[in-house]
Amino acid sequence: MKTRIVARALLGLAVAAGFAGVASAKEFRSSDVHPMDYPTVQAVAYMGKLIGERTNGKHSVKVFGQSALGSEKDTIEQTKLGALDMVRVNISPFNNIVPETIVPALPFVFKSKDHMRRVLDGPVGEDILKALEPQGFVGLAFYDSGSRSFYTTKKAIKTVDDMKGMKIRVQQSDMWVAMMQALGANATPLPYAEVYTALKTGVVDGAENNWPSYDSSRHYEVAKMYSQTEHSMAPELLVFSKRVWDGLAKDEQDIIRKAAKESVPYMRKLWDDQEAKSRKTVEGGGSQIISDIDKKSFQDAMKPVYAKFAGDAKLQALVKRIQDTN
Ligand code: GTR
Repeated sequence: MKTRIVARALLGLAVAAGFAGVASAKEFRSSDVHPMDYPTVQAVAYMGKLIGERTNGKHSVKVFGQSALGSEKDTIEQTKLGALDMVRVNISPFNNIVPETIVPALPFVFKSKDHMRRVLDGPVGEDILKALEPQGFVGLAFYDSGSRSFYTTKKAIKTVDDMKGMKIRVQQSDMWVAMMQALGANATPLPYAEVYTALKTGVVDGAENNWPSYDSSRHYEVAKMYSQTEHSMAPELLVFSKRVWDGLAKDEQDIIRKAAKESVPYMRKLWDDQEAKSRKTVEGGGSQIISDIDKKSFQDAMKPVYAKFAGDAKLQALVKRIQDTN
């Protein structure tokens, strides 16, 4: 008798929850290092809107921008522990955790923006997202991040020889440290939020990033020479905490996955507009754009990084699949 009452009460609760999911209603917290109007932040907010609509308001997403919850390295850790539900980061801070994430960050691995999009939208992208799972992350989507180029405070970069002895800020990834070493520069790994001051105070001579970050971080105010080396197209990554994920019902997981995928074309449109806008802003702000770059000298110098960081059979196969994608 007693068991039956309990069972009925539980059933009543499940029905009261309205939605088929077992977990209680939740506002998923997601972290980002960028300001609230940046395309990555906007895309995650859009995804949250879709989730809200499709769970009848049960679940939602709140994005914390501008490194409010910590650096990319720290927020990845928090997400693994389930203290944070989601995080949008660049793929590079995942390099030391999940070797497969090294591949799309490798120098000059993509032939163009379209090539990068085709690869990441296809089976290679799916395999890289899946590789995150054993480490405690559900890979939801890649977002665009354009091409990364060097910018410096004192001396413009045109060929690889100009890199000699320069102190360059990089993301927190051993592969990126090795990339700078291969160029003859000294790498200084730093969280994104510390780069502006490091450039301003001369702790580093330069950094590297895409147009929108160079603009929105205001790095262009302190490092005025932007050299279009376009050495990496390391994409952005959106992941969910596996710990939190496992507590969600299958239909809720499906809704989240689908909303994340649908936020990709939304993001790309914002991205393309932002790249053009940011370029104008930094030019208007007095940046000197150096476009006559000896790219081949960079490509040649960075080749050894492939053997060192993508030398095992598994990663080599991924590189080959990227190169074979039209
Ligand atoms: C940006 C990226 C950020 C962050 C930053 C950096 O392009 O969107 O997630 O990784 O670069 O250089 O730290």
